[in-house]
Amino acid sequence: MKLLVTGGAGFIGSNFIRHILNKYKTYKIINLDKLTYAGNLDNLLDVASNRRYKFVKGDICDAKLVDKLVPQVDAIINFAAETHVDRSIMESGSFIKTDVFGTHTLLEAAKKHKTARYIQISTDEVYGSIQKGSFTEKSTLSPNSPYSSSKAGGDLLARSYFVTHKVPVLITRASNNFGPFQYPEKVIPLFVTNALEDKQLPLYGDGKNVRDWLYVTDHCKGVDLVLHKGKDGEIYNIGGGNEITNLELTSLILEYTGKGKELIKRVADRPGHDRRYSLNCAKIKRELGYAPSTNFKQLLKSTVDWYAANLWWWKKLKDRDFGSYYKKQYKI
Ligand code: NAD
Ligand code: TDX
Repeated sequence: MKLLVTGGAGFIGSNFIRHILNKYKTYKIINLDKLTYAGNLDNLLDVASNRRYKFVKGDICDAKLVDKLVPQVDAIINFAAETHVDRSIMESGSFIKTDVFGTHTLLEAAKKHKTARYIQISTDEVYGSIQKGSFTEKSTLSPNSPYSSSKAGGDLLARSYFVTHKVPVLITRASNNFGPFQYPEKVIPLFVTNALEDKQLPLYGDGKNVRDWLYVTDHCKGVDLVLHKGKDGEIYNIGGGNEITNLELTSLILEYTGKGKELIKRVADRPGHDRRYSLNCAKIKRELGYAPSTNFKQLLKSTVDWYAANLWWWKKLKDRDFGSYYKKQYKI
């Protein structure tokens, strides 16, 4: 198979490219990535010279470029997106452009060139927040942030191209990922790297918001299953089965970095902050045989150890952004 992976220089996309090249020894990948602040070729140093891998710098909104690449592949896996909720609260235009219009550009090309498979990487955030129970694939979409609304827009557009144009679309909705190469603005790498630098950990609100943590390679395995065994037109939730509050997560990070609770700094809550995400993953388990890892604490500890061992990777990113993003976000 030849795959077009978009957003492959980001956190999950780069882990996915590594997973596919290692597992399928004849597969070829084109990675189309705009290299925004979140795109980083350091994430792929180990595959850069692989003859089955090619990097193309470009925008998924660029119809001419997309139209040139899509006929060369059997499947498109669209990871490209603006992804950070807090940034979408500060500025949302780029989210609409990439997450909605960019998705539209890819779908148009898939329609025109009759691409055999199109996977839209969506998110659990499109369902909104849930106090009790878990969302199934049939739950109503009720996104609460500009980020999740733009992702819901892309998700629904993709679905409509299946219904109207018979584009073989499959949609995945995953929970919060963690692991190596995650940009240090998301809570786990931000808190781990801040703790390692003896900086404060800005915990929003009462710290009781709940997230379901999914190890990134488990997400990649789920997408791999959907790519190879999923049914056209279907949606698959991919969860980790590890629901904890942000406060519990912060305590584990402090334990694994050997730092004390005095580093926790309570800050104002995120506007529109979703209280709890929770996915019912019975469908992907039953239909495709998906099962996530069961050793969350071990995986979190190994993630902490990865950031501790790879300062070269994250230090320059934080130094670069400290003057702009972090200053605006945390008023420091
Ligand atoms: P990320 O922010 O780390 O990476 C996004 C990548 O997309 C970057 O490499 C960036 O350069 C690229 N990109 C952005 N705009 C682009 C454009 N217009 N054209 C081409 N490339 C562009 O994101 P991530 O955490 O790896 O998330 C990947 C996907 O998974 C996203 O679609 C996201 O919504 C979804 N998702 C993420 C999570 C999570 O917890 N991180 C959970 C569920 C779903
Ligand atoms: O500084 C912080 N302090 C804090 O308390 C940050 C950055 C976050 N938080 C809280 C907010 C959330 O309850 O931690 C939780 C996780 O926050 P993020 O890492 O920003 O993730 P979240 O908002 O849950 O969204 C993520 O999961 C789904 C990804 O960013 C999305 O791309 C994905 O779709």
